[in-house]
Amino acid sequence: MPSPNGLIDLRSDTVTHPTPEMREAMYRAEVGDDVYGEDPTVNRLEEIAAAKVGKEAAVYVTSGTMGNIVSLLSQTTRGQEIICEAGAHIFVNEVGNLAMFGGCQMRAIKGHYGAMDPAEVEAAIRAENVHYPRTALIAHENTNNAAGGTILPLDYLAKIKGIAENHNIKVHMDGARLFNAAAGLGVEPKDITKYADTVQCCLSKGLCAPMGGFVAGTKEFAKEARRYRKALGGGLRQSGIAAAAGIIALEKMSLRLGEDHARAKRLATGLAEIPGMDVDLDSVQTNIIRFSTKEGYLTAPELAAKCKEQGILFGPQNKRAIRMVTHYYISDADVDKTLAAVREAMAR
Ligand code: TLP
Repeated sequence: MPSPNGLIDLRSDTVTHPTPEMREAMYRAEVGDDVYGEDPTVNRLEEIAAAKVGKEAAVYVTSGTMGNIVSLLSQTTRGQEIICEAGAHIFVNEVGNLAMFGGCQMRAIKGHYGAMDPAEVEAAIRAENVHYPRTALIAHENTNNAAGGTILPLDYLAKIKGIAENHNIKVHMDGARLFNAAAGLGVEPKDITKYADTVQCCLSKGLCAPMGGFVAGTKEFAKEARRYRKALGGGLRQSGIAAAAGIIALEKMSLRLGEDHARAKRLATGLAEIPGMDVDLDSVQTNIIRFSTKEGYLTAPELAAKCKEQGILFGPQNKRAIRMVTHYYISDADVDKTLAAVREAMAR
């Protein structure tokens, strides 16, 4: 699909604009007051979403960050601890909101391609002791953004769920890119989320909706999540306007993510052939590529500045590390242009 602003924007899949079909559906959307539960389009989106992830109920939320925080607040009380992977978005990129609003702390465990060692997870679950916080839940991120969009294997998820059940604690999945994980494995989203009690899923990343996502779990969880969503100012009114795009995201855009994955693989393979690049091709499993430039070559900000001159955008993460993300508006020709621009800049 041609880029809506003429740029090759690889900074994130969050930059995707709604498709013409989404805009049409938004224009025509039937709406009501969703705080009263009366928006038919939101209600439909929630039903479709719950079915996709195999849960009793879903709640439409404004963003991935809101989805995670309402899920965590609904399942914790002050003074508790949650276990997550050290690069997790909830730990690194969500403003410390669980400490801010929920009075909980996080116990971060370094993962391998986003997966924590199950033995370490089990050892991190707190015993009952007057000195310790209580462990409330284990949080996954699937796909794992910081590890390079990696997919958590199903047998790993099953193992962690078993451990959690043995200790009577819950499992939450930050599935901002759950549909990428499902496409990558060639399974249904519910085949993944059956190993989590609750899930948050973004509609405005690779799925192209202009905003929003959903959380899902039991009916009781959904009731709690709705309360916290309201408390945080996320009780919207005629939000069917946005949910109409979300329905297309779920039903249609989720089916094409394999194309983004194939382009990411081709881009990463091409980058790996350029002198001065350090690319771990094993980490490129979906639509995210994380790589570095080697010492003696352009730094990440230098390379980004050179490419920007040609209308190619991507995110330097620090002096050497770079992230590129493919999505609906990145074509095969864009992959070729990016490789040519990077090759030329690195040769100078
Ligand atoms: N990720 C964004 C940035 O915040 C880093 C991106 O460009 O990738 N979970 C995961 C795994 C995410 O990657 C993100 C956004 C979120 C949650 C939060 O979603 P939003 O931005 O909708 O609040």
